[in-house]
Amino acid sequence: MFVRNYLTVDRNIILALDTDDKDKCMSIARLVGEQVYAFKIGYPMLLNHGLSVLDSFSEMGKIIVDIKIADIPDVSREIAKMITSHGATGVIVQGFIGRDSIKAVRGVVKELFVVAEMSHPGSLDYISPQSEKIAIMASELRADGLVAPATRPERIKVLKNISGLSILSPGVGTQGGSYDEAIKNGADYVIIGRSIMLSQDPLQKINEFYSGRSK
Ligand code: BMP
Repeated sequence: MFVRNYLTVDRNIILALDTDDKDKCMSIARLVGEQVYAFKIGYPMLLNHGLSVLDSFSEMGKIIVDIKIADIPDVSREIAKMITSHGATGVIVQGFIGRDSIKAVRGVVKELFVVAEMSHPGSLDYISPQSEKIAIMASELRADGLVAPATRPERIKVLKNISGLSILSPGVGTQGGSYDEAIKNGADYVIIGRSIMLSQDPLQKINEFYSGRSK
């Protein structure tokens, strides 16, 4: 059972299990479970193995499901309900879907995380110009956190200040962002996938991030 204290948490990496190789993920999850805050599970695993895969992983730690829900309220709510009934604690929704859809999901999940701004360059086209409005909306709807990019760490600070919400920040390592910079700018949790998952020694890689040996 993890202590949900956003200010004092030290195991603040959320490990993105972005592959459909369940056995590989299970063995890495077993190895590093004590060292990460949560596991993030998305489309590759869910499409290949179905929702029941969440039951298996939820025995090993806290699960955040990331299928970036982006639909009308009734459909978004039903999707979120299905995910939650399989042991997911957290659910990620796209912020751009707006207030009514996010509210619908809020009502059926334990923890709601809203994407305010994304880490890839394409975010600058449409999402980033709206990210501050999304952050305020998420705060008004009592989300548990925002997703904000480690590839633009200064945006973490802005979005955190505007919303007062915890920040989950992806984009470290393979996408060019820095763990240290994300934390310095206010990230509470850092979402990392490939840098750890493709490493020869995932546990060591995680410890390198925590100790400052991997930036
Ligand atoms: P990686 O560390 O391998 O780049 O993986 C990043 C993870 O964070 C992926 O699961 C991706 O879906 C997610 N993510 C992201 O990269 N940028 C965002 O803006 C939002 C995300 O959820």
